[in-house]
Amino acid sequence: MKIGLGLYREMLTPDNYQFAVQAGATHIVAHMTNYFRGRDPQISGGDDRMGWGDCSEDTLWTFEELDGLVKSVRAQGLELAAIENFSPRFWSDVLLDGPDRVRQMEGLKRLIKDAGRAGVPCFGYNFSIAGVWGWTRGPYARGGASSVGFDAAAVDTSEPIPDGVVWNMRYRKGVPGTEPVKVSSAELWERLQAFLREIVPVAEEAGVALAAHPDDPPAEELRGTARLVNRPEKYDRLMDIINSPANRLELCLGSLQEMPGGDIYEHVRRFARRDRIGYIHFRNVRGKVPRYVETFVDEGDIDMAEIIRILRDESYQGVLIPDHTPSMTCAASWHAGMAFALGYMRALIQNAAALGPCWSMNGAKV
Ligand SMILES: [Mn+2]
Repeated sequence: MKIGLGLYREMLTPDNYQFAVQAGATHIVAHMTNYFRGRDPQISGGDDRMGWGDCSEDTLWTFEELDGLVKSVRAQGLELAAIENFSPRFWSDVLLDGPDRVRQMEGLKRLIKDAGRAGVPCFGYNFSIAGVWGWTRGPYARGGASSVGFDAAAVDTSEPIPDGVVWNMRYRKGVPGTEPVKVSSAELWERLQAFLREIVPVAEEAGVALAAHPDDPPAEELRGTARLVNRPEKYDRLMDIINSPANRLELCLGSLQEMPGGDIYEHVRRFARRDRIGYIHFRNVRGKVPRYVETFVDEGDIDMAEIIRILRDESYQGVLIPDHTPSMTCAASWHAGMAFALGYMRALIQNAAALGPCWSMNGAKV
């Protein structure tokens, strides 16, 4: 098991790479979309329900950019584990099944080929129309630390998506009077299937894995559009579309735990056994849809030590990164939260390694 740190675009700096090394990380997961540029409160309600920003000026990342990123990470003694998320601008019509779909698919294929050439081993993606939307923010974590939550009763989950917005980002100017997007579950799965059937063979050839993030929040429907992976079993359905080492999961423990029903330990064991985990978002949460809050890694409903033991017993070799941790009250609230999570993860992994595999009463490895 390896520990990584996820960094947003404006945080991809030598100082933050050094911080990662100091906290015991060996890998970086990089976001290249700037979610904070041109944040537009008009996109939706306000606070955390407003859009992630404006990506309408984004142009497909070049080989030189990808190559430069890999080299700058390596220059600090780290490895790039993955790039997380395409800019919605690159694949809006793949998600929406729009007229520019064919051209955008060609762009994504070029991007994957260039990523392979530059030494990017994995691309995380979130096949979602509404994207990450509907959070509230509050002092939900220990000691009143600021974190996010979801309460279906507190937000109008049927609020339509404005024209020109997908994945909670503006990818083009809106056209007034356009009917809001509506997408059924069957349509969304058809689109995902078409996407994977085209892109996975290219990824396989390029030596790049695609890794799917589940829905955050994993509601049944959001803003008139179906959600895709909002039950653990739907991850199996996604993997079954193409049985390829390039068709993987960006396994978000928090999102899995937020889903109704099921035993997260069984699910994680099964996914690890299928050997299709791209990398892991290691975060904790209290509650499930329709109401939950994000917590510090050691105070939520998931027994994180048990997750690490399962991953050890299933010989998981991949990367784990902390995922949006609560902000701690100090001058470096983001860094403090991440340092706390990284230290906790390192301790769990070292402890699990020292204890060796678990054995059940009848002597079978469990
Ligand atoms: Mn996540």
